[in-house]
Amino acid sequence: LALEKELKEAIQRNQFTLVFQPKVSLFDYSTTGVETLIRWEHPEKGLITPDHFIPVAEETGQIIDIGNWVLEQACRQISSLLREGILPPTAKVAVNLSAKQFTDPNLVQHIRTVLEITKIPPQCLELEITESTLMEDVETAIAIMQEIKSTGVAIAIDDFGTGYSSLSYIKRFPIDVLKVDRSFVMDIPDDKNDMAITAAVIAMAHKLSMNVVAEGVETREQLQFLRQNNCDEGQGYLFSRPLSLGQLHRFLIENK
Ligand code: G
Ligand code: G
Ligand code: MN
Ligand code: NA
Repeated sequence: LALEKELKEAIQRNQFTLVFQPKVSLFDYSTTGVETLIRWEHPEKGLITPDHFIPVAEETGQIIDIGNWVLEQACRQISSLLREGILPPTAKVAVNLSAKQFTDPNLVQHIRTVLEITKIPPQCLELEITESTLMEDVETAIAIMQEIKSTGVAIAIDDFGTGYSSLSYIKRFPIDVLKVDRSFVMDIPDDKNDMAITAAVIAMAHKLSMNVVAEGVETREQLQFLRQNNCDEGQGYLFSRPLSLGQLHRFLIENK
């Protein structure tokens, strides 16, 4: 496979970079944290987004090396902003975990090692796991989540509403944050069904003591609706696009 070979070279030649998209409080618009997103700077093809290579890396198993690199680099890069006080100690850096990473038996040891070498407090790290990953094998997923939680790291359920989750399982998941998928936010305020679902999901998450983040917030109307329905945080182009570390530094200083 051509892409598999190119991915191998990409790892060896340091062609991956990270960008960080701010998440903001819908109460006071302060920055609550960032989501880490990987980018591939291909020498000929230019910038490649993750949906073009993460699924392949997942299939070939290369996602383990790539994912470990993302986790360590994200913590390293954010660690300096925390030390400088540019990011508050309450801020969280979120990292996406693929299905294969989530079930990797070395995951928790790797998390502990990264926390130790980058010196970021465990409560500053959050792992985003998609609803479909968690539903593959529910009992195993609960055990892994409990192990992750024992390190002090938080767990977010990503792309919520797009998989087929059973609500009887959701209540057993030790989840801190629920991320409402962009597909529900997108058509607010035109689609009344999406509005009803979003409002209900926010209320449900709050009753289960979860924090709610709305993804893909692009308009003032969406923001107003989310605030009216007590959504805790927002992420999307209305607030900021994903930023390089230098851009994030400036964003945080300007939004202080
Ligand atoms: O950044 P962008 O919107 O193009 O991301 C597309 C998808 O790729 C999203 O679903 C996002 O969760 C996923 N993604 C981005 N970075 C990472 C990463 O570091 N690891 C994994 N597993 N997925 C990622
Ligand atoms: O699946 P996940 O939630 O990890 O996906 C994050 C992806 O969503 C990132 O690739 C990011 O570039 C993209 N994204 C973030 N904010 C917006 C937005 O406001 N609109 C759109 N269309 N995409 C967004
Ligand atoms: Mn995500
Ligand atoms: Na998502």
